[in-house]
Amino acid sequence: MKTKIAGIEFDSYILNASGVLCSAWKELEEIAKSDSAAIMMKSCTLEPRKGNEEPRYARLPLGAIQSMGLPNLGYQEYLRFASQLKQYGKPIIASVVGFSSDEYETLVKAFQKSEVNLIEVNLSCPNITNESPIAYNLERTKEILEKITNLGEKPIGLKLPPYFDSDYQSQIAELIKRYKISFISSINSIGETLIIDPEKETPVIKPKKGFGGLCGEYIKPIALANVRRFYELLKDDVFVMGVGGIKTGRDAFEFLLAGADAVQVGTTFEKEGITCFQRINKELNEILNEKGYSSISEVKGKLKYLCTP
Ligand code: RRO
Repeated sequence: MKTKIAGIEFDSYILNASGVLCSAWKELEEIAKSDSAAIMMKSCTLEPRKGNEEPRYARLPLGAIQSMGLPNLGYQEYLRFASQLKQYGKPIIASVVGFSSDEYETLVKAFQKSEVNLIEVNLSCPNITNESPIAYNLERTKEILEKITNLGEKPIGLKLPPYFDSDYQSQIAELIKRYKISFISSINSIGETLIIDPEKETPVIKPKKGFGGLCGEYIKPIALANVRRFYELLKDDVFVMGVGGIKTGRDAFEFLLAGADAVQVGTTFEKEGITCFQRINKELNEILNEKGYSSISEVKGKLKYLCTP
């Protein structure tokens, strides 16, 4: 089932989410050769970073908690990787994080001149010490959008944090509509969560006194709600990629009903490995076939209400 994000064709509905196993060349090459519809790269910064102290990732029964702290090789390396990945003939997506609006500008400018097809601007990392995700602050978000939206022709997207308030979602949507934003990826992990090991009487991860981003099945209802809300607010203007707890074809189908144009898989990729893309894709196709649907556009956003809207 083909889909499209901002004019870029994807051979299927399922791709990898930024963060998981997409930092090093070998990992990106594996994604390139897999059934992931695109090659999403790890969020990168101007300078290389080692990230936070270990243990910084813990698997949980229904997902994971992590505080990776943006370990990456620095943007120059991902510019090079993008030109080497070109040969695989799939969409390549850069993900960028700046520590100021000027840094965001430098990063977006550089990827505008690169071989990537889309640029995901991450405004939602929950694991930077003493910083809340930028997209929880309208003024800072606006300041960054001013600087990054007129630097070239490649479509720009925003990686958004989970929102728990419909007024705030409306304000973010208004801001997105005012600038040249082509897609959103919703949601990032839920920040400031805590998992405690009662045996050891400690948190399960070390950085930030154990507080980190919750991922996986735990967060799916919140991801679905954000996708649905932004689909309603932005549908004619902005493509939506759903992220958060997609483990099965059925999950992907739910995101499709909510309004997602594609879905990104992170935690399940970490747990299951590279074959997850093919499996989820096959499961989704089976559901669509059983229901007699023959395209993504036939189902996208077609959630049926139990009440009169
Ligand atoms: O590297 C991380 O700690 C990280 C990032 Br950049 C992000 O956007 N979301 C997340 O959960 N972890």
